[in-house]
Amino acid sequence: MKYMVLWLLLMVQLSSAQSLLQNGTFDQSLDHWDNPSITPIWVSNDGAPASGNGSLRFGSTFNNGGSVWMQSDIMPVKEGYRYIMASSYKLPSDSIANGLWMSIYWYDEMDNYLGEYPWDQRFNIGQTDTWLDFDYTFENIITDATKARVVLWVTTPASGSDESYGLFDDVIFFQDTVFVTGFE
Ligand SMILES: [Ca+2]
Repeated sequence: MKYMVLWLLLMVQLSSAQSLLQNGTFDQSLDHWDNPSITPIWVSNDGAPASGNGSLRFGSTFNNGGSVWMQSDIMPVKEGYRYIMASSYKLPSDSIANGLWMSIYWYDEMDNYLGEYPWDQRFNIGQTDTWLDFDYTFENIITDATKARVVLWVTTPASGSDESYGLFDDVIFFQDTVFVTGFE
């Protein structure tokens, strides 16, 4: 009985952890993701193995060595906890993007932007036309950060007129059960 109670507690923790990010699977739409300056495409006939069809495509033909991004809704987080971010991604061979990556933006209770951490976590794009996985574990080290959002990035080469773009699916952002003490 005691074991059963502990197991149920674990399941509740896992299910609440998974709900941090709304719509990381893009099964029906791109709801809860936004960038006012670019228009993403919902890909109905492609996706990573875990959730299947339905993925996020975005990029740019304005290749200047910079990066374009898509951001999730802002989610509540807790100071001092460990977090895990992950994404499946695919770099099509006709894309000239030279980087796909993700980062986390942190905010205070009033939605004021506090900082970005971790930054520039590059995905391995050595293989094209294949769904691959990325994950990274880190701590909420930003003082007073009680909210956060996931930001997905596509980096463009310095020149060229073809489109730099990537596909993203099964984006995950959840709080680990580990509370980190004594970190600076
Ligand atoms: Ca999907």
